Amino acid sequence: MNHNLYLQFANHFARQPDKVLIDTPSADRYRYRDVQAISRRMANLLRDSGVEPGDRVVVQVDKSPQVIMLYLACLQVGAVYLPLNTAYTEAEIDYFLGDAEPRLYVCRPEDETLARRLAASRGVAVVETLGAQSEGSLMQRVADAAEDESIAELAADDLAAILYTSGTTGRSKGAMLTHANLAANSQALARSWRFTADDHLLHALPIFHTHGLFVACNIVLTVGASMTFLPKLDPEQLLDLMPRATVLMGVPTFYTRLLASPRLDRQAVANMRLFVSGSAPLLAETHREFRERTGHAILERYGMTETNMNTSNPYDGERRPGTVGFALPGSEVRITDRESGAALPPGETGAVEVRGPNVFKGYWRMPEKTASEFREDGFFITGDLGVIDGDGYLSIVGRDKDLVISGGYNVYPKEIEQWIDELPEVVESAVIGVAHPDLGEGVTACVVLKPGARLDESQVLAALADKVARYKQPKRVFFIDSLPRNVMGKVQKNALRERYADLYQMTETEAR
Ligand code: MCA
Ligand code: AMP
Repeated sequence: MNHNLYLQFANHFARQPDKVLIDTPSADRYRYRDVQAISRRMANLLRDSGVEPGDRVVVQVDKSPQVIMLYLACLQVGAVYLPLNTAYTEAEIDYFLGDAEPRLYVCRPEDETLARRLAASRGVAVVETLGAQSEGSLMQRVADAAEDESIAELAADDLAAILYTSGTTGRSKGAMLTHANLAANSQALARSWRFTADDHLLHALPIFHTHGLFVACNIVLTVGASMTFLPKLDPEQLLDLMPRATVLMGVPTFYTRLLASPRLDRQAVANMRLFVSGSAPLLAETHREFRERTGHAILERYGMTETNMNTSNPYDGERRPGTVGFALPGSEVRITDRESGAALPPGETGAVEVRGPNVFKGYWRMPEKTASEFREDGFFITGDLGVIDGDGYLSIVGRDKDLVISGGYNVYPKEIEQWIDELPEVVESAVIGVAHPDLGEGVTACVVLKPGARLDESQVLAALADKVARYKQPKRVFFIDSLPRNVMGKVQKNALRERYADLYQMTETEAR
């Protein structure tokens, strides 16, 4: 049997060729037949470029329907799709190219010079460009290519994608996701959330992460539905489009920004059947406010790059604010004692562990790291802390891993601290997440200087500018005499978080 994920979508191309799959705010719309034809030509071009099953294809481009066609082409060929955030800096891209060793790197036209230089130094054979309006070499070559209908014969655990997630050690790890992982999860989600071909999704998320790519697009493709692709979050635009849509998926910031619009009311959402939130904790207060204004209970779910989605509040039944619901069909969730690994009863807080067909194969070329994050019985240790209540609802109450989530993007403090600590004036630093009204958490740096050394906030920020993506850079930098430590010498980030707890609720002047 061929386990290629593409086959899960293939029916719809044949059955409903004239239906629009991807709509956009401009006049561009792509029917199922268009998407199939272009992705088949792209598949031909990939093969022509020497891309073979198992080869990595790195894609770092602005959001457009063509990116989804390229993703589908990679599936058809059996190549491993590897999307990268467009915000990454040269240093970050260089690491990913070196680690992933792709055959092909597709970049934005304006990044071509840099891309070619990095590709040459990392031995990447082919570079193509793709712009948000289809400009660039990729679509030029596609125009001349014939359609290649063949679909690579693959095993269930062949890789469909690698998505990098930063790590607590500061070194990014490539999460290897198989065709079976992605197929199982999109089926479970489509069923749990009652998706049908009649659904129309408003898609305003980036497509280089699990949420926007796999949760959103794979579900639409699995059921043969349609979606409107928006370049970024614009709450007023979402409200304009809601009368023609049925579902919205977003990170919590989507919902707080929608609530800020006076236009959000029951009338505005009359055609919508579902609002999904994930990637970061949704405040119970946001959940309640949204319900009061619209009559809709936001459906919160919980996932990770490594596992796709693990749990979801129920479609029918109570969607409980502050919880992430129950394990998805086919998946298991348990709470364990962090040290002993023993399972804990309902009501007790511990490590969240998950198992199921959705859970990834491991970290790319890091077998030891992979082994250390799995229990012997196959449960994956998520690094989140949670509690399951008497009714079975899971709540994520904290993180065992040192991670900040800003507007749904993950920032691993270690990575930022390492760069700050390299500055000659600095003894050490601690990067923390502080409650932020818009982004959930705001990245904040606390820096200890050498005696007599002088450095100001803007200099620290300037030093980070070309090292880490903009969203990872601290919103504020503070200088303190020493980092608080416990008796074991471990930095007490909780104490720092408490000290700056009101930072982003204060005015700029108060914070100084
Ligand atoms: C943009 N900026 C940010 C963020 N986004 N800073 C901190 N955190 C952010 N998340 C900065 C930009 O660099 C820029 O800085 C300024 O804010 C304005 O940029 P703009 O692009 O206009 O921002 P925005 O449109 O307001 O975007 C905010 C956003 C966006 C809507 C929250 O970040 C977003 O769409 N986030 C979703 C991320 C996501 O998809 N996560 C899923 C990961 P300056 O002006 O100073 O240059 S997958 C996952 O986590 C798991 C699997 C799961 O469960 O889903
Ligand atoms: P990522 O590494 O980008 O896949 O981020 C995964 C992490 O996001 C999880 O381990 C959680 O810490 C967090 N996360 C995702 N969804 C939720 C949610 N609904 N509530 C709380 N945290 C979440």
